[in-house]
Amino acid sequence: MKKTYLSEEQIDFFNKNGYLTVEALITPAEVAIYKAIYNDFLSKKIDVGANRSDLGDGLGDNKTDENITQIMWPSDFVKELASMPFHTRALDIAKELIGADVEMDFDMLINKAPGTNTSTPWHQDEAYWLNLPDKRAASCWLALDQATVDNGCMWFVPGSNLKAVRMHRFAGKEGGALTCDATEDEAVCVELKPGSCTFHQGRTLHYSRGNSTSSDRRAFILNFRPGEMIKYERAHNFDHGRNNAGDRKVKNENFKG
Ligand SMILES: O=C(O)CCC(=O)C(=O)O
Repeated sequence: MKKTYLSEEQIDFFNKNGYLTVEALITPAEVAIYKAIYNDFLSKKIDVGANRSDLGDGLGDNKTDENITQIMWPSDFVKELASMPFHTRALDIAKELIGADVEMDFDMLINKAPGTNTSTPWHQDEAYWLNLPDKRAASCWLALDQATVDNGCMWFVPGSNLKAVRMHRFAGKEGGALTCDATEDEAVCVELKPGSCTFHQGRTLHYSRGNSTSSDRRAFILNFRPGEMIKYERAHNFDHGRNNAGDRKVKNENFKG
């Protein structure tokens, strides 16, 4: 019989608040395997070319090459990832949260290196995406290191998933991260143990502080949505930075009216 991960209360919480914490999605032994693969990406042993960019370009103090390292589509380079426990378990949970018709749309790595001190600006993921007819989406943010306020754990604005998309603009350089007006006063922070994760919706307002500690903050992120919407995106040449990670666009015009 198929394993069920979530209670009705958890699904209700996700629908009402726009995010959900799931503890111990992967085991400590599995975390060690993922960290080893992740480090091969960070060190460039696995070369991802244009799939790597600085999400914090123009936002940090530029003491390091990258303020926030973003690597799109890691499973294009390490094919086994797609059938490993994170991808398979997170897909099962995403189906429980938003529907049996969902598939993985894209995966990505976001690392905040020690002392980079660069916040991921407040945003709603929908502001980066096409205005899809079916807006169901769930992103799973897996902590490979302990995620704390000081190294950049996620902050979410509860209930923002049920309101409009705020007006977004580039936070720093054109083609870099987007942002909108929001503050920590509206939000809750979610610290996580390694191997635990959060799920959030496409409209859920979120952000993370910079990493002011002396170790990495490695996050592995998967995004899920209905298979039909993935087909729609690809038909409109939209593939979430596959081979062109540093080409972000503001999609505000889609949300007017
Ligand atoms: O890891 C971060 O700091 C930001 C992640 C994020 O914005 C996302 O997963 O949608």
